[in-house]
Amino acid sequence: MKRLLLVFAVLAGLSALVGSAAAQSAAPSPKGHKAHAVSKLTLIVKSDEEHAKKGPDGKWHDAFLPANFSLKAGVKTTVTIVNYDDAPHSLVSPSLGLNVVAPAAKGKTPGRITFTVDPKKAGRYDWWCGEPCDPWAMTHNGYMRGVIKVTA
Ligand SMILES: [Cu+2]
Repeated sequence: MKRLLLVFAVLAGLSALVGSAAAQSAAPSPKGHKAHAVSKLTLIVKSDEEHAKKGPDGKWHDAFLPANFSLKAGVKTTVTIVNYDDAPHSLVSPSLGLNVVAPAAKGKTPGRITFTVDPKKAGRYDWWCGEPCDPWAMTHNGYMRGVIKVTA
């Protein structure tokens, strides 16, 4: 019972904190200053041996997780690729101005790269991995290639 009361006390404290944070963010920003919206996205890369994703062929394949994702037009997004494979992979999308190589993992430490993308126009943009890797994955959407949907 004593423990239960303690939990209630902690929860009450937390909700007070959340309440004040919400009040703060709701405060009007200075006149004429419109903040540029910012977003974050993490893409995980795993190899066939790390059981990234099973294909309709019943075999495991290299894949970006997720390989198909959405961005918002006019919203700057910070993208981090975390690569667990011991080979490099890349994200190439010329129409979005992207050509980014995620370095190979070293032992259990994944390779990482962070970049920003600031899509201007809504639409569907193809991307592919430009590093020679799993040939099947490189030719199948949802694995080493995919579609970036930019919404208005
Ligand atoms: Cu690849």
